[in-house]
Amino acid sequence: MSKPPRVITIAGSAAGGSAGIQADLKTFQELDVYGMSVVTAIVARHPETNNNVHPQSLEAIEAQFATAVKQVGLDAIKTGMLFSKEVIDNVAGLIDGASINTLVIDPVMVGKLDSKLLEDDAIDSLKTKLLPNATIITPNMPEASYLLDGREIKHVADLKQAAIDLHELGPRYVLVKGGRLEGPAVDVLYDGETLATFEAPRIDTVNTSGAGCTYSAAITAYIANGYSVLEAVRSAKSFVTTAIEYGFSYTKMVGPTYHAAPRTHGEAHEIKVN
Ligand code: PXL
Repeated sequence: MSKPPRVITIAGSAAGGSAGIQADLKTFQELDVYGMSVVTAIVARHPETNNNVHPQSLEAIEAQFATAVKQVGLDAIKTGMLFSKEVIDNVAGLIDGASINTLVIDPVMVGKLDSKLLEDDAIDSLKTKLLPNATIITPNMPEASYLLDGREIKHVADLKQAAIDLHELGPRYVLVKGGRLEGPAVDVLYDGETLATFEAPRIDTVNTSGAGCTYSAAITAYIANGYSVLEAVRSAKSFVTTAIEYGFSYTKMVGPTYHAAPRTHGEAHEIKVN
């Protein structure tokens, strides 16, 4: 039997199951890669203290990574919520030591339910220690803006300029996601030479919690399965668009995308690439 590629997500645990580690592992499973995890923090609001972020110790982070490397080994790494400078510095060291070709960095900063997922003093470490080693980084519009010192990003032309400028930080590919644009959902990919745009229809729903995590997890899985970065982005965008289309909520709160929908509801979305 041929064995599936081994993929680890280093991210926060989203207790509600829509985002973070949970979204990543569900997506990995759907796309036939072997999923593993390093939990950097637990995101879960305590009903009395109101605390929402419960960071894990560096020891716990190192232990999880070492266990995955030893028991299984790694083919690709994805990072999500890292939360603090301390964790970023530590994780950057772990990643450097692992000598892996595929590193997908989702520079997670703020959750849909308004949790602060990255501390302010962590941004420099993110930019200098992690982003330069990435195969691809996947900022949304607010994250791209923050990484570019607060620049306004509103239109597709701004996404393109942001991708070009973020490429200067050293990643091989930059994908700036236009989830917050008006009109179709257009994302921009830049590899240092060529700009490509990916367009999907805008789906009228509020249930998009974890969409960004799901998208970058799918990119990671497709690259691990041998796709080129461009084909991985195209396929992952189709996957996440279907997951958004079949999103739902069990409560009055914003609900999850449905990670199983691309399998159970079949039709892939056509993504226009230009
Ligand atoms: O969707 C961003 C995100 C990432 N990671 C974790 C989260 C969230 C959003 O809530 O909880 C752990």
